[in-house]
Amino acid sequence: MKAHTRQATPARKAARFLAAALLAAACLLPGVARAQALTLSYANFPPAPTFPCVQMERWAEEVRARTQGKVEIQTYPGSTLLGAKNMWSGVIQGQADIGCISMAYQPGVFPMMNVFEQPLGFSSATAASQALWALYAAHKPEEFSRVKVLTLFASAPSNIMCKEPVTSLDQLKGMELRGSGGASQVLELLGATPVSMPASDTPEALQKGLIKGVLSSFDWLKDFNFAEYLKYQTVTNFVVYPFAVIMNLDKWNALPDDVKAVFDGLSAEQAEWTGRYLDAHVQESLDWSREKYGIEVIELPQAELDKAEAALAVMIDAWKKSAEAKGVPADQILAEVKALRQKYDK
Ligand code: DTR
Repeated sequence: MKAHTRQATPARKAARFLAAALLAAACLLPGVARAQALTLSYANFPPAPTFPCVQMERWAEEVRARTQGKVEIQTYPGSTLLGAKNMWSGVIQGQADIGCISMAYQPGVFPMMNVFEQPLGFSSATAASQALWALYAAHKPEEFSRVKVLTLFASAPSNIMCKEPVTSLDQLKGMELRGSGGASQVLELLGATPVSMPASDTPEALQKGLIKGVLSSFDWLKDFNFAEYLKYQTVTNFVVYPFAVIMNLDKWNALPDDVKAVFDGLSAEQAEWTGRYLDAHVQESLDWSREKYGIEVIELPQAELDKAEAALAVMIDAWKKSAEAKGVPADQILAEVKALRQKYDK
């Protein structure tokens, strides 16, 4: 027995070693899995309750679920990592892995895609977002070649939210209203004084009395609590604002293929999801504002809307000229966008 025990000792040692090793490995496994989870930062500029951030959280959730936890998205709403103005360069330089930009805040950078800042008559965020993604997917324009585009979406059509009731276009003459990109051109053409600034700077400008109101979508009434100060809503359904979610190219290139497939698989779906969310949220925001602050919604007479449409037509010609100067086949793009609007904007 003794001899047998003695002879068995190395084997037992080996068994004990193996058991200890297995136990250690078992204890370590979750840690290993966690260490292997890839964390990506995602920067956004407006406050967390606004729609660009709501869609960001939804996308992050979907990525977690569809990669079975392999990819973790760390979100930074409210300009905590990058602000509206440095989002584009910040993502290109890698200060954030992913970022959400409003194209209207980067004038001249997107000659093709800012066809969506023109008065094309989109009546919902859903249709505009679907059309935006479809146009991008068909052309993959050069202007986005320095980043990976993960998704695109558009705001809902813009309306005038004001301290005073605006019942005719004449009243806009000289009035300071906030709008960026296409929206600021709209204001200018209608005789107002546009004050350009990112959404995130607007509440302060309003409180300081620098502006009388804004040209934006009605989600702002609730999300920025503007219904408290801006009691009069004039329905104009002017331009939408196009957005892009972009990723640092090196970070994208380094992703495993299965993760790339998950991100690509989400692009069109996320565009539509965001549009639908926003359209429903605009309605909710209006209802909330009526109930809480008794806002007044003003419908302009058709003759006024026709007058506005005629005044804004020059914007499209101006876009065509500047796009063509940068090598964009403007007539063809415009025709495609109009066809996409008919397809999606039922
Ligand atoms: N109106 C555009 C886009 C926009 C609409 N809702 C939000 C919320 C947060 C940021 C931007 C937007 C704009 O003024 O930027």
